[in-house]
Amino acid sequence: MAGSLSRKEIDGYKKNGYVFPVRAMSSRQALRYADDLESYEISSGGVISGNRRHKVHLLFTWANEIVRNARILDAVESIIGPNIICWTTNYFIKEPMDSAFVSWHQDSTYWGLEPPEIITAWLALSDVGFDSGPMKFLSGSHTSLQISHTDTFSEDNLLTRGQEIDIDVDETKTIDVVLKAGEFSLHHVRLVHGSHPNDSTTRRIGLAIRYIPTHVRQTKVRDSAMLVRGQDDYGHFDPEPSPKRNLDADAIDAHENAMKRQIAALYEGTQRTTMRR
Ligand SMILES: O=C(O)CCC(=O)C(=O)O
Repeated sequence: MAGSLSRKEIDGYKKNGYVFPVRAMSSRQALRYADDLESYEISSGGVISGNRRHKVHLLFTWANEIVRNARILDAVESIIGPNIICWTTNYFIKEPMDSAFVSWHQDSTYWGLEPPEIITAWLALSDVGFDSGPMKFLSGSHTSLQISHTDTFSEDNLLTRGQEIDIDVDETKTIDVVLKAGEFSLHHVRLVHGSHPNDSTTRRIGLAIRYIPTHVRQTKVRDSAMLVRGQDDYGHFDPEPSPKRNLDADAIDAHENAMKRQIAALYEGTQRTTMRR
């Protein structure tokens, strides 16, 4: 298969369910993207949150540029092939000394996507060290089937439902995903992972980009997504437009429309109509 990962990295992904670190861009470029985010936060009066923390590539030209980054797509292509759709993006931000965390979970739990061939590129837009609440991966756990989860809706949990996996995870068997700004990790949708609070004095910013091959289907709603490489011969998703300018009226409309569908899928069985945090 074409792409930029070596045979060893591809075999490592198949065996362990992840590969990292891979460099997407210079550290300086990553920090510029963090500045773009922070300029928006200053102009909007607070930390990016709610629906705006998700599918950001529909709202901001800089985020759209990131999901089309050739080095990220080349690595993703090595795993899922040349026809690539970006399903969503989510900022995972932890302020210095923040209590925010991510419980142990499998991404596949509420997404409704089948088959489970979804891959996440988690791009560090700040340095992510051992003390800044890096992701932790349970190696090889992606080969398990879907495991049941319990929704907690806990305030500090960054996941949509605060869902926690119904098994005990032995942390001595997990690996810390330490990254420099501009590097990314790739992980499988069934991989068990989570992260602790940020105990450092600097902000930890990650952008999770969810990619799928075009044959993957959404089983819960008529969904939308954006083709970012190759061609889509399946039409399982309505196409989403790239923003022409940051937050212009068309971009805001497209984002609202796409988020309604995503919320209907992720919060199925609840009364929620907006993202929690
Ligand atoms: O950023 C984190 O700590 C967790 C992110 C995560 O769970 C994901 O990208 O799937």
